[in-house]
Amino acid sequence: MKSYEVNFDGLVGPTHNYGGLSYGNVASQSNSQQSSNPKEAALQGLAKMKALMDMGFQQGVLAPQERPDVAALRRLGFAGSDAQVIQQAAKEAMPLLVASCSASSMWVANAATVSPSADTADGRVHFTAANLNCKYHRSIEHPTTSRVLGAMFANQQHFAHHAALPAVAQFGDEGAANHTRFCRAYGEAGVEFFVFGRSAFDTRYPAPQKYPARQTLEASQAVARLHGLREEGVVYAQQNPSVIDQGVFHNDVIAVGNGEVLFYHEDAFLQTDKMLAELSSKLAKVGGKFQSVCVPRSAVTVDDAVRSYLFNSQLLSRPDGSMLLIVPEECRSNERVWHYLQGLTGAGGVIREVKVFDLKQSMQNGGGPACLRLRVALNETELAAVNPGVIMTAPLYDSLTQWVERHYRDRMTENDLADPQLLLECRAALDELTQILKLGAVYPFQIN
Ligand code: SUG
Repeated sequence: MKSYEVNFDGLVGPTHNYGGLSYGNVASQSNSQQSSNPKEAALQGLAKMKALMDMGFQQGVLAPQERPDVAALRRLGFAGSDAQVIQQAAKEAMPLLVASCSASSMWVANAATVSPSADTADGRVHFTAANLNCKYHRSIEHPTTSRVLGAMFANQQHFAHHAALPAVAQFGDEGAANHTRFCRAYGEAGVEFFVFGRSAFDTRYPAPQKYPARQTLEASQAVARLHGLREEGVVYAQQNPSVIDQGVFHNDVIAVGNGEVLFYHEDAFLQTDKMLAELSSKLAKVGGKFQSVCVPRSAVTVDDAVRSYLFNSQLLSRPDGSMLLIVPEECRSNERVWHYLQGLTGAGGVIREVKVFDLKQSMQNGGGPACLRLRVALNETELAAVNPGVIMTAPLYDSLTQWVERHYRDRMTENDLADPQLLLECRAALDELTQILKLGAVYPFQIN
């Protein structure tokens, strides 16, 4: 049976702004308070989806969330009508209003961890929504994420959904951004690679000193258990704490994998040789031949990686077995990174081509091509069971582009977030979106 990797990209929501909310994420901190352009952000994301679809890849779309999250503000003690809640928060606690307005659900690599059916005990595709509990503005995403994923992958014969892990730091889970899967073919059993930043219960593991490690070993292990993965099909590795302290807040900022290939920076992991040997032997047991492409620090520094997002790229398989790397524009403007990429594609190795996308609006908040997509490997039967409303087609691209043009503002500052009219605009837009994507009622304003 045929199988595919389907990339579901997060559609940027109408409140996209630079709130400076993510300590440890260099771009988010350095662009704090700048004015954003939500319309441009959404169109840049849609252009990437369309381009990948046009290249022949399977592409889907994941809906944004209701923001401002008035219910979240009510839980923090703000009261009255929706407009009063927003105005009171703006007056008394602006940082909380900004957090409740973040469009951060666009980075769907953090929405959930997904295990394809070939890896799981019950032969279904398993999803665990990420609790994202390291940052308040992201910790409020998972209930809606679960409803949206449930509406996209509704068929219980093929899809199993797990609620987010307990929302405490010890089970900090950031979803697929710290998870990669290696396999010979998408429909065959593979090796799932979980990368954690610290252990919550075992003090022998080192931890970063400056910035938080968002993913714990215990969270990754819980996800592997929930999904029914075999021990032989799982590898755990620790991120190098010193790169977290340099701004690598998720592993997908320093490594990316696809098929039998891991593309990574020399400084990305601890005990790299042991980890590579385990990946290689476990992949060999399911018939695969593991390959690694290490980028030496002499060619690209960790700082270059953090600024350019070289590793936050999408590594995609082409029909001839070679691979294509989708990188952000920032890679072309970094001389060392661009030089490295020229050499890489010219060397006749597995990565043959680089395509560059302008994703500046998202990049300024620390979200590159790989952050914007959630990968779901599906066989033909499973793909047919996905809600067809969320699979990208030329007509869907046109409808979504027109929808953005109709509903989105082209400038957003902190003051705009305090405007109660914004909530009404967003709800009107999202109500229409659920019809376009045939999701049914998924937002709090639709179900309460
Ligand atoms: O969680 N930025 C996101 C970026 C997520 C990137 N995802 C992956 N690497 N997979 C985060 O730090 C910034 C929002 C603000 O500051 O307004 C933000 O949430």
